Amino acid sequence: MTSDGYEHTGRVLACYRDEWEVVLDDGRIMRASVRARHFAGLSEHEKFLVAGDMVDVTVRDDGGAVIERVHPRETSLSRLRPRMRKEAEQVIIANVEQLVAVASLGAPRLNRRMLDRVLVIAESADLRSVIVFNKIDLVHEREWLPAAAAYEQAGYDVVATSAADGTNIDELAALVRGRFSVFSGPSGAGKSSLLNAIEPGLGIRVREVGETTRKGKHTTSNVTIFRLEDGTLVADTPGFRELGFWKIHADELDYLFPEFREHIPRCRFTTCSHSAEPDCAVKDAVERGEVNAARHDSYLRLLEELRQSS
Ligand SMILES: Nc1nc2c(ncn2[C@@H]2O[C@H](COP(=O)(O)OP(=O)(O)O)[C@@H](O)[C@H]2O)c(=O)[nH]1
Ligand SMILES: [Mg+2]
Ligand SMILES: [Zn+2]
Repeated sequence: MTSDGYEHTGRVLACYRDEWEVVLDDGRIMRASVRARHFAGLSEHEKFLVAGDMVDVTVRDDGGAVIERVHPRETSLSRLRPRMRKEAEQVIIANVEQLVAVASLGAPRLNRRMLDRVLVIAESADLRSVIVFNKIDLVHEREWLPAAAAYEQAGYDVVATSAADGTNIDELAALVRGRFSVFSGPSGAGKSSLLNAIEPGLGIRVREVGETTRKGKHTTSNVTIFRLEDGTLVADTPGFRELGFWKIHADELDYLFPEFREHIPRCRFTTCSHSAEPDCAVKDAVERGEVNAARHDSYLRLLEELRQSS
């Protein structure tokens, strides 16, 4: 207890221009202000609070809440801040355990390059990834089965869903429950629909929250965390059009493709980039069908991009 009230641990659920929505350790959801705009605990490039941050909050006797401190982040999912002259980091969300990469069949169409990009970003943040192919009610399974097999072969959990008719929503829910997850994927892929399908009550509650505390306010990043009935946290994100790499280097990209890892030590050159070198164990694995050719192709394109930007 402090002189002006009780101190709680809390988690930031959403950030607004000068207010933060926080869930306290006792389950209360409150609007809070901050004592200091910049926190000593955060380095220069991460001085802004983001959704997912753990904080210490003082609740005053008059009911107001003030964020006093931010805890060091255990994980942070970051991208290059778009449209900035100077390279800067944008932390999308802090402290998540898992990325749920939602790809859509039908409209918008499956974009494997974009999917591989977000998987690389998640790998570099040490997050586990689940891949969802949503809207399977719209297309024949020959449109997605080969891609699903490729990602399963790479070691990812893959679920093919329809938020529209409920197919495999239980399977997705089982992968989400108990792990703080962030849903990512293009706008219109069905992220919000899937979250509502996982917890039918959620849509109503989202709307209720929108009408009461979130009304007329725009979050600064549109990343919003929801709490499921069992306490699981899930973050919904808008479709990020740009996911520029932050602090990912060309020479570490191969390790961010998990299915390459077992082959890399057997390349003839320790500096092998798995592109044009002879006796490359990764390319051999592609030829044998042990590494998916489209994944290797994504790797080569991302490698080129990283080499050009450095
Ligand atoms: N046919 C079909 N439509 C879906 C499915 N999931 C979502 N949609 C529709 O796709 C549109 C975008 O969904 P939304 O959840 O807002 O996508 P978000 O932008 O990723 O959050 C809405 O019109 C949904 O009704 C699905 O599994 N099948
Ligand atoms: Mg949405
Ligand atoms: Zn190689």
